[in-house]
Parts: sequence; structure tokens; C-alpha cells
Amino acid sequence: ATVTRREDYAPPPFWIDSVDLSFDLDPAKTRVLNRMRVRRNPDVPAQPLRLDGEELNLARVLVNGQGTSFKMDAGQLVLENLPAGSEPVELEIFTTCAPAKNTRLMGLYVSEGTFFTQCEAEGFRRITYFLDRPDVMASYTVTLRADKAAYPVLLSNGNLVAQGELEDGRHWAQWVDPHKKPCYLFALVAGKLVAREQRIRSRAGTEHLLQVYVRPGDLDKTEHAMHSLMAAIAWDEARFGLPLDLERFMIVATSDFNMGAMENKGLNIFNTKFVLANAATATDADYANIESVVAHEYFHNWTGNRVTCRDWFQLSLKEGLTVFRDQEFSQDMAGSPSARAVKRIEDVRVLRTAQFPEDAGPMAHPVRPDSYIEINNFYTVTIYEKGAEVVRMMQTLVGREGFDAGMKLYFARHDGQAVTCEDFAQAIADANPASALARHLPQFKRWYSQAGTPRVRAQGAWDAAARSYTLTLTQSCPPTPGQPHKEPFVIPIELGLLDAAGHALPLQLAGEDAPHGTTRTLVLTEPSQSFTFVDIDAAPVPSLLRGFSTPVILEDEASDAQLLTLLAHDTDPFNRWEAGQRLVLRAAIAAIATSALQTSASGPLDAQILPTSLVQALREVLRHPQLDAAFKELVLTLPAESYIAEQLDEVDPQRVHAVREAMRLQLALALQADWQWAWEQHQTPGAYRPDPVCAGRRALSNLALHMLCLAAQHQGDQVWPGKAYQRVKTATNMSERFGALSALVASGHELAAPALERFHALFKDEPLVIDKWFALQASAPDRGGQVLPIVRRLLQHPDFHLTNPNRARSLIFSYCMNNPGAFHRADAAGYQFWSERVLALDAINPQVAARLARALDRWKKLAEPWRSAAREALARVAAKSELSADVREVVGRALA
Ligand code: B3K
Ligand code: ZN
Repeated sequence: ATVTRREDYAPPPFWIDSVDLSFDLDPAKTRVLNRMRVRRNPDVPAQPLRLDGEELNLARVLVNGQGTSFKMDAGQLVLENLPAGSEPVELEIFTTCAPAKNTRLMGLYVSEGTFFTQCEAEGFRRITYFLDRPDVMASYTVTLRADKAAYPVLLSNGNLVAQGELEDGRHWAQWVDPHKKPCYLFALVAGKLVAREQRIRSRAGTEHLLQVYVRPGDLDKTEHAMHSLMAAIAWDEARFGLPLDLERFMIVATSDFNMGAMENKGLNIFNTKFVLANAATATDADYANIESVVAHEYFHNWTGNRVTCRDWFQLSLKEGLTVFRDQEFSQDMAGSPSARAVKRIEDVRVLRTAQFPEDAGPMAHPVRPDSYIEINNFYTVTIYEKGAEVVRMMQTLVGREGFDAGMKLYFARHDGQAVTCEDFAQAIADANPASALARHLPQFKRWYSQAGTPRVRAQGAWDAAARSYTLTLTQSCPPTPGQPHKEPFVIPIELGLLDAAGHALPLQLAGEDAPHGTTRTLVLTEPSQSFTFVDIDAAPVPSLLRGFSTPVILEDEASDAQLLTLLAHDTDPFNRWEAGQRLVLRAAIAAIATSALQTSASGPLDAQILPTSLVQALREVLRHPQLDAAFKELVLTLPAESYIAEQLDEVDPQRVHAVREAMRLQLALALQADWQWAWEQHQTPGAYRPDPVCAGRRALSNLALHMLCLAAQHQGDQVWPGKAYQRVKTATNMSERFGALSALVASGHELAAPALERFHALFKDEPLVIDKWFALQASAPDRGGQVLPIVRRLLQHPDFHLTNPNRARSLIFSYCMNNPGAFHRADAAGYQFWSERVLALDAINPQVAARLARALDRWKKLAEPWRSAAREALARVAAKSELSADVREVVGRALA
């Protein structure tokens, strides 16, 4: 396998100014005529033109209308005899490809009788020979021809400029994109689709047509996506002054898609999962995800499309920035300060349960990687979520207005260019010359170059005589593959100090004349630094890393009593939640170290793992008269098994599972009356509305029902399972229906089976709901090893299709990646299942297979016998000779 290195970047030897593509669409054999205007890059020594191509049948190559000699080398089409000089050359390449056989879903493929494309990162080369790299930007004209009855709708990027009929029932359409773009943003769609349409007028008075295309029958599920798009357009204009630059903006949904969605210029293509929603089929979480993914793809129109990446190592330039933008958007849409905090907590939870393990494992890489074998393996939580945190830190260091000024400068400098992460940081710093970011810019950029999660140790000392409090912060970062030694980072730490009664203290640093508020940001740049606060009358309770101001692991010496104070009083909702999570974690880790708990077929053990003081504190949160339901639900939700496991040096996954299950039962039993109160108080009658307040109430009442069913199952009581079953039958929205079904499945009650059956019958024609049905069964708590046989049986279900990524993820990924207690079996049968599925998927779709391959990333942390069994499973996969580069890179790194 060939390694691509960032340091080897060289500008392209040729530019492609314009491309005229014409397609004769046919599932078995599509003919593609590519006429491009190519010229030598005068800044680069003369060399042959090497065009990328993959799985293409080449029929003809013409240069300025004449036949020419060419050769093939490692899949590339090489033209050695192009005229010298800087005159443009007309190059004409005629190829064919087979969309119906394209199971990788990269390039041109067919989904349910409709043509779609996916070109990012390197899919365009599967459509035609091209300089398939993001720094080559061209003007596109696209002509589509196809059978009119089978493919009535013909779409590509930009504006529809002409269309007409052909003989034999065929028709054609021509599209011109007014903007230059890299080829990864090319798209076409052809098929039987219908659209919801909306005309809007921008602040500047320009008119635009918005369209959401779906299959006939799904039109009643497009309202929320359209509203989300309109909100995103309005937000980007209001917050950053970035308008829609197209007359027409289209979203098209397909049920066969490798990831969430794709920001093709003016023609976004989406996984149906992030478009289709109505009250009957989508949960509150689905509604929120649709809002954020629609916004994310729309925001790429500026951060990604107008300014794109110089090379794929710069991927976080567009992805980190665009995730940051969609997170800010969702917070603004959430409205109230506490709803914003809920969104922040959810985002941090993703970062810590997915990105921190990645940063500590074999696939660890910097936000701007140095090398890759398969770029598709680097669309990671590090590039996306950690990248977004790096942008957020910049905003913290320059202030919100300073950040907006930085964005303006970034576009003024780089609109229409393909640039680097450094260019972005430089623009933000240059717009804020007096900021901490500008002062520390070279050091700050280590966030782009160094992998690994830094640790910050905080030690506080109160000096009674001096009435001062000195906080010493010390940073370090563990080695990661290829990076044994790390230099110090720039670490903004937002903090506050509370007195013992929980009141916020004014914050005055030694040397200052007056206090500066009750929350402020310290900037740690040295390996170790001390900060002294004056006028402090008693030992304070520090509230550090408020809002999770930096993606680090904080190690402080907070006592249980101090954490209880923060849980009860901190004005920073993030740290309030965090205090509860830390107390639960402490109890869990202590129990894992000392007990030999195991779950059995009869359910979790009844054990007192959480101290009474914590149970009481959690009860007070649950019963609190002012706190929002959504926030309560987050506080009362136990940390995930995978997050608990990350805190341990050596992981016995069964013990982690048993302890978490026992904590769940303990909370269910100890707070039984409170759960009943919560259930009764948080019903949301009336028409379904997906807003954060209603969604929070449903989340909390679903958690309550889950706990009540768990307690009932333990006590042999039938009332709550009966209520849950009733709700599965009669609920009028998916959030409540699925919440009730989940409660039954999670409690292991015998009503779960008929409820699942009923649910399937109700939704057999709704693929996205059937995905939920598979996922729920695959992620059910394991009691005596029953989950794997169920998953194996579901593989044979007539509704299961391995070729459909959503379905593969719903069953196989849910089991292997989302159910550690069931997956990490002592008999290694879970790992056997994993290796079989990785190989089966790899033969169909390497990109999806490589994601699944990462389920064993953290195998080195496992205790025996899991560790040896996991290594054997990895070795079994690695031993196959016909493996894709995608999977080989992942298992190779895991075994290294
Ligand atoms: N840019 C695409 C992801 C493409 C993934 C290619 N393997 C979607 C997004 O991040 O918005
Ligand atoms: Zn993106």
C-alpha cells in the first residue's frame, strides 16, 4: 500500500480551467465524454500529465481533436507528449463505467433505481480521468441524457440552462455551475424524485429557490429539513454575513449512502436518515440531528466550497470549522442559556467517548495528519470534533467579535482558493493582533500538529494569612504513534471559585486593582504555571475548565464534598453536570477494582455502589424546581461503559458492564418514587413539537419509564411494563413509542418480544424505523449471552441487507461498537462475528468495512482472555490477502 505524506505536497503540474462533461446514463454501462481545457502550471517544471482513474473503461483520448499516444501507469492515464508552452490544450476523454455494479458507493452508483454520485475524497476518478485533487478548481458544464420514464429528474451542480427531448423516449438537461470548484464537489442525480420547494429572499434582496428532493411517498417527511435549511441560511447571513451565492440550492436524499451527507456545490446529497422526519417516524434526536446536518452541509458552501482545502491533510480546515459553525448554530437555535448548555454537554460527551479513545489508540493522528494510506480512514472524530474544539479555542482567545473579524479577513484573503489550516489560524490571529492567540500563534498551532489528549493537573493552595488562593496548572501529553515527545500546548482554562456554601467569588489576580467578574479564562502556555487569586477568605471550591474550554483531561484533587457542592450550586451548567459524572465515575471505578460482580441471566445485581450522599444529590437534581428536564436527564444518565473503560488501565469489559448495570438498578430502586413523579410531571400531551423544551421533557420521562420498568422487573411487578407496552401500541410520536419500546427491551421484560413484533409490523415500510428496530435489539443489555444469537438470527431476517450501509450499521455496528457488554464475550464469539463481518463487508464496501474494523482499536487495554482473543481476531483479518487498503490500514495500525 502506498503512503501519502503531507511533506510531499507539490502544486499541480497542470491546471484544468474548464470541464464539459456529458453523460449517457445507463445502469449497466454509462458513457462519459469529458472535454477539458488544460494548461501547464508555469510555476512548476514541465512534466507529463498524469490523470487519476479507477475502474474505468477507456475508449478514446484526443488532444486538440487529434488522436494521441498515451500510457497507463498504476491506474493513471499518462500523456507525455502534450505541446510545450502555456497555451491551453483541449483534451477529450471518452470512458464508460458500470454504476449498477458499484457497491462501494463511491463515484457514480445506483440506489433504488436512481443515479447518485459521491466524489469526496477521491471518487471523481471513478467517473472520468482527472486531476483528482482539491487544489485543481475548474468551471463545470454538465449534460445529462437518460430514459425519460425511468429518470424524469436530471440534476447537477449550479443552474439548469437548457433541456429537451431525444428520440427513443430519452431526454436531456444541461447544467452550468457559475462557481469554480474542485472535482470532489461535483454531483449528479437522475431518477424518479419529487421535491418540496420554497422560494426565499435574502437580506440583500436576492431570490433563491430551495428544493428538497425525495422519493415519491416521502414528501410528507421533508418539512423539517426545509425549515432547517432556511434557518441555516438566515443564521449564516446574520452571524457571519455569509449569503447564499446560488440561485438554486438543492438537497437530495438517498437511502444508500456511506456517511451522513455531502456538500456538493448547490446539490447536497444526503443520507435519508438526515432528511426524512415526521412525528410518527422520527425521534427528537433525529429532528435535532437533521437540523444540525442540514446546517453543516449548508455552511460548507462557504467553509469548504468557496474556500477549500489545498490537500486532504488540511481536511480539518473545512470540517473542524464547519462542525464548530454547526454547533454554534444549534446552540443559537436552542435558545435559552440552559438549552445551549445541554447542547454543549452533548457535544462534549461525543468528544470524550469517541475522540479521546481515538487519540489514545492506534489510529491517533493530529488534527492535521502527516500521512495516510487511505484518506477515507481520516474522516474521523479527531478531524471533525477535535478540529471544532481547536476553532472554539481560537474564539475563546480572541473573543466572539474578534473571531467574526477573523472570519471576515479569512474570506477577504482566501475566497476562491485552496488553502491550509495555517492560513486559517493566521487570518484569525492577524485580525486580532493584541490577542493571546496572536501572541502565542506558533505554539497554538501545535494543536494541529501534535496528536494525543493533553492532561492538565490542577493543585490549589489557600493561604489563610495572605487570604490568597494559588492554583498551579501543569500540563503533559502522552506519546502517540510516531510522536514520542510533545511540546506544551496553549490551554485556555475558564474557571470560577465558589465558597463552601456554593456562592461565586469575585476573581482578582495578584497585581490587579479590582476583581474581574466571577468567571474568567486563564491561558496556560508553560509546562507549569501558578495563578494567585487575592481576597479569598476561606478555602474555595474551584470550578475548572468551565464549558469544557479546552479538549483536555483535567486531573484535580476535588474531594467528594467539593464535587457535591459543584453538583448542587455551580452556575456553570457544564461543570455542574461534570461534577455528577465524576462522582458516579469514582464510585464505579472503586467498585470495579474491588468487587467481582457479574451480571447473570436473571439481570443485574442489587448492590449499593453509589454512596447515599450521591443518590440524595441526584434526587435533588431530579426534583429541582428550576432546572430544565433536558439537563436533568443528562445528569441522571450514567457515563457510558466505553467511557468508564477509558478511565481504567486494564479493562475487564464484563465487570464494567456488571457495575454499570448494578448502578442503574440502584438508581432505579432508590429513586423509584422520584421516577414516578418525574414520569407523571413530564408528559407532553397535544400535538408533537420537536423543540428543546418538549424534547427535554420526553427525554426525562423516557428515562423515568426505563428506570420504572427496570425496578418493576426486579420486583416482579407488572404495572410499569404494562404501561410501557400500552404506550408502544398507542403512542402518537416516535420519541414516546421508541422510548417505551427501549424501556421494555432494556429491562428484559417478557413483553419486549410482542412489543418488538408489533413495532415491526407497524413500520415495515419505513426503512429508517426498521433500522431503529435492528439497532435496539443489537444494543440490548446482555444477560447470559443472549444478544449474539439474536444478532446472528437477525442477519438472516428478510429485511437485513448487508449492501445497505444504514442497515449494516444498525445491526452489525450497534452490536460490535455500541454494546461492549455483549460484544466482549469471554468465549471470543463476539470477535469471531466481528472478523467475519469485516471481511464480508470489505468485499462489498471497503469504506464501511474499515469503520467496523475500528471496533477493536482499544484491544491493548483489555484484560485476558479478551486481549489475546482480540489480537487473534485482528490477525485473522490481517492475514487475508485480498483485503482493501482501507481495512488493511486500520488493522495494520491496530497490530503495530
Ligand atoms: N464532506 C463530507 C464527508 C465526505 C466523506 C468522504 N469519505 C460530509 C461532511 O463532512 O459534511
Ligand atoms: Zn463536513
